[in-house]
Amino acid sequence: MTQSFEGRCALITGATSGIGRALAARILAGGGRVVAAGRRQDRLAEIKAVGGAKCHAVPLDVTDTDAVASLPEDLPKEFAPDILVNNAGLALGLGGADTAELSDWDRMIDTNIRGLVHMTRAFLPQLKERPRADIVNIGSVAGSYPYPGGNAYGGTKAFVHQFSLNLRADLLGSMVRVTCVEPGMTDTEFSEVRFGGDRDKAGKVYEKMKPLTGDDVAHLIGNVLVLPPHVNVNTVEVMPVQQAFGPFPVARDS
Ligand code: NDP
Ligand code: 8X3
Repeated sequence: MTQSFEGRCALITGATSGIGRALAARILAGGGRVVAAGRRQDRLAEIKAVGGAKCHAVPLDVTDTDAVASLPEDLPKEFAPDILVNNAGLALGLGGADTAELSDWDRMIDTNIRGLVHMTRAFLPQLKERPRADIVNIGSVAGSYPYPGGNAYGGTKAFVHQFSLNLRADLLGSMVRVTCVEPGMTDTEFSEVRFGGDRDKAGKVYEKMKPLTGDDVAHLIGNVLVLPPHVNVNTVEVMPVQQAFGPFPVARDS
């Protein structure tokens, strides 16, 4: 499928790495404009250097509710987005629910839920005015399928799934499409972040198998975006072929 984004402008949170960065590159390559948002300013500068006049880079922490609320006003007019990609997110740790750091849970909830909700709320009024617009939320297979240590992370992504569907219900009658994209194992900085910067541990997650790449997921999002404006893809779930489901474990009496 040819991916042309001529005339469109995508605001991507978490554009400094992984899926978000790959999507920014795809949209720019397809002739679209990009507002690249993220906390790491050196990365934003790199993206701006490649994207040039078609790219506007914004230092943004999505948990900073004041900065999020004022962002629509702060953007240059030509970078008013008609595509909002709520991609910024993270998992922290794989500890059990009784031992995981509560502060890690708070950060995941603040970023993956509060950040996404506030971004959506900030941009919805102007998206609804557009003849066509898209909200793409990045969920996860972890929002549908539980695994040990997934606890709060999976919970946040289940929220993203349901919030996306509920947005569709509220937006009926507008031309705003909403899609929740739910990937499985994708080789980005995700595991490095989850394991507190331990690259060896992160590398082992993707050892001897072929995970999705950030661009695989970006490609899929691009395909969703270029569908005719009357077509809404509600949910996309995608995994590497070498990732699947296990049987239910059973704790047996000894
Ligand atoms: P990366 O760690 O490579 O990218 C995460 C991005 O989120 C970075 O650009 C980071 O930018 C940004 N980010 C994190 N916290 C904040 C914050 N508070 N404010 C603004 N930006 C923030 O991982 P992925 O590309 O894999 O992750 C993208 C999304 O995909 C996440 O929502 C993740 O949960 C989801 N996902 C990932 C999967 C995987 O296996 N990789 C599978 C399923 C879903 P910066 O640090 O510069 O702020
Ligand atoms: C993370 C997906 O499969 O690594 O969102 O748990 S997985």
